[in-house]
Amino acid sequence: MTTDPAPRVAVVMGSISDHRVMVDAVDTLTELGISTEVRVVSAHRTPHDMVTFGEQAADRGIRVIIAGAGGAAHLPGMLAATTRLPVIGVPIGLKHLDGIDSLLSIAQMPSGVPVATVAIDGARNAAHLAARIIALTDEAVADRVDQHRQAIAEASRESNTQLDQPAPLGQMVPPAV
Ligand code: C2R
Repeated sequence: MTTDPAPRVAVVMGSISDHRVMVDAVDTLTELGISTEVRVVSAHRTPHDMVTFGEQAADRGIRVIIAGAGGAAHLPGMLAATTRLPVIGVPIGLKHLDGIDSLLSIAQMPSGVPVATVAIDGARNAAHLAARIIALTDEAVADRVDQHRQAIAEASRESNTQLDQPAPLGQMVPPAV
């Protein structure tokens, strides 16, 4: 469901290989009715494109940037240096070091240049955080965020039925969020 005419959240990633993780952010924003643009842009490989992207984003109507990057993950921080928009960083877990390297690269920003960092591969929560920021000034999005909060609360309560009639160990199903 997409109801916005122009994208208000940009989901960017350092490589197309990050798409397997970042697609969760795109799907979640779509479910919440927030139109999204999706781009590959890299501080390392396309630095000039990245600066242009960051500098123009606010004037194009973007309100939040979600940036996913793995390894030496400079993209979220470098974007935060080029724009006043809130930037949410998603550390991507790669084969070596399991994403700890990107988590620390994204979280350890110098004072005055903030990046809100979610968990390794936490693209879905990045989208929920972006939605909450958009919801500050958009009642329709606020309603959808509240509906989602209710849905996960109900799913959590509902999972108690599994304890009332326990399935064999290891076959209990966590609530879908
Ligand atoms: P390839 O799979 O294309 O070799 O990329 C990407 O986010 C990806 O996870 C491997 C990893 O390199 C990361 N990358 C960055 C940046 N650009 C690409 N961390 C950046 O600018 O920070």
